[in-house]
Amino acid sequence: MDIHVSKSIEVPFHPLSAADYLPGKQLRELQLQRLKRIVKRAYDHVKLYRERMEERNFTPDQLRSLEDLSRLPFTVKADLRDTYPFGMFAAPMEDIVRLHASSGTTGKPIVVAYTQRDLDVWQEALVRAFSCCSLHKRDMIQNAYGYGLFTGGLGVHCGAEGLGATVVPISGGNTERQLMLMKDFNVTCITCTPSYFNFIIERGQEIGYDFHRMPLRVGIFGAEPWTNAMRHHMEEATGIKAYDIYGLSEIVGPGVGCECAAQNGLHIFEDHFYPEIIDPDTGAVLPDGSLGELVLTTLSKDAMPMLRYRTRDLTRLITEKCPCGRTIRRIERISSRSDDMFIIRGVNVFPSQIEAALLAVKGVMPHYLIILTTENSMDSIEVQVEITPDLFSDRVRVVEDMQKKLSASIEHTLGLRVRLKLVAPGTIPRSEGKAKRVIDKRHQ
Ligand code: DLL
Repeated sequence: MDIHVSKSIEVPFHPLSAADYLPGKQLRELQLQRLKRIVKRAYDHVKLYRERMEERNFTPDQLRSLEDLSRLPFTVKADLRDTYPFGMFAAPMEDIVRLHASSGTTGKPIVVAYTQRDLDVWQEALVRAFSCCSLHKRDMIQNAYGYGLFTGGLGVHCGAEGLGATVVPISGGNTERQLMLMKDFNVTCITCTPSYFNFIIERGQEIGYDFHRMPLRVGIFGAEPWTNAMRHHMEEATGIKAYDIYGLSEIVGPGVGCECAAQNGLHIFEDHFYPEIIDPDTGAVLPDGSLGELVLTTLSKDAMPMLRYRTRDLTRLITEKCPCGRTIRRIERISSRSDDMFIIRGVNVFPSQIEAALLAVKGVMPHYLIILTTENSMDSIEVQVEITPDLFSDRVRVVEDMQKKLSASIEHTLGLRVRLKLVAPGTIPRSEGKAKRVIDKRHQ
């Protein structure tokens, strides 16, 4: 029997989304009022903040406008590590109801804390994010972000419940089970990292699932950078609409910002998370529209206020009106982190540029790996990528042609020649969480 599944629906307005449409003046007043409270709380309860403010002869009562925020010092990841585990908490443990942690690149994790009120704010942000993605209480959300200390699983879970949707708390991994439940339960929304969804698509196609015939209509992907080229690949393969969601443990977890139907930038829920863009080298605040490092201040978080937290994520603030009507500002999708960048023969390279160049060529699969090595004391870069199984098993000429096309596409994007290796389908390790795209063997 031929089943026709309609993937578009009318979405009722969620009352919590009203905050997304506040007139500019009212929003600024609310932000200032919340900022004053949180800066005082940080000064009163966190030694590190008090000492830093004292060094600058700054007291919370000097904060009279949002512009005064730039007089406050930045907070960086190392501050959280240096005060491990609980040194940044501004609430007594008896008021803290949840801890999460994120593994840093070295040693100890960083620990983040929430009061019940903080969890309510987080849930509110996620309900607003899901509303941006056209979800409502009749949706069924399969949550394939990892549950545990990572904020993705429990964060999205509570957001889905707040919306009144039905949540399937499957966590990451066990891909065949994911596919079975997705089909049997008539799931309408999947949430996971974009790299994991690519794996789900691949496995599903191998064992004969037709995503176009399933009710799945929305995917909400984040926790790692991904490109528009990747979005097109996923939307085409499944018929869903793929939305970008942003967040980080230090601020709250997922739900700091999210795309709306316009899919052109992520709305920041800026009545709770105040954004600035700075020059990563000088720390100067840049005018709207400039590319720089995103700095975030939590306006409502009681357990662990973050003042001017340097995210290392590179983006710009978009102030133009969004066609969706929301008045809160947007950020451009995060292209990269400043610490993801590597320099090869004097050229600055971001993995996302390589992803875009590869996926611009038809027949390429979204599975790639960048390997950095040193040869004769020169840095060298190899890109390994998979192509579709039928192309791979085709004549040598076809494969050589493909190789040439891909090399040219990367050279055109980066202005740099790289060694390109087409590898057999299934060779590159698949990820069930955040993908590891770069292997740096230069200093081994
Ligand atoms: O990844 C929180 C999260 C979970 C966000 C689920 C979205 C969905 P962390 O593990 O602390 O928290 O990692 C935060 O991941 O600073 C960015 O570099 C990166 N990141 C998160 N979302 C995006 C995104 C979670 N949509 C770090 N695009 C951030 C690009 C992202 N990078």
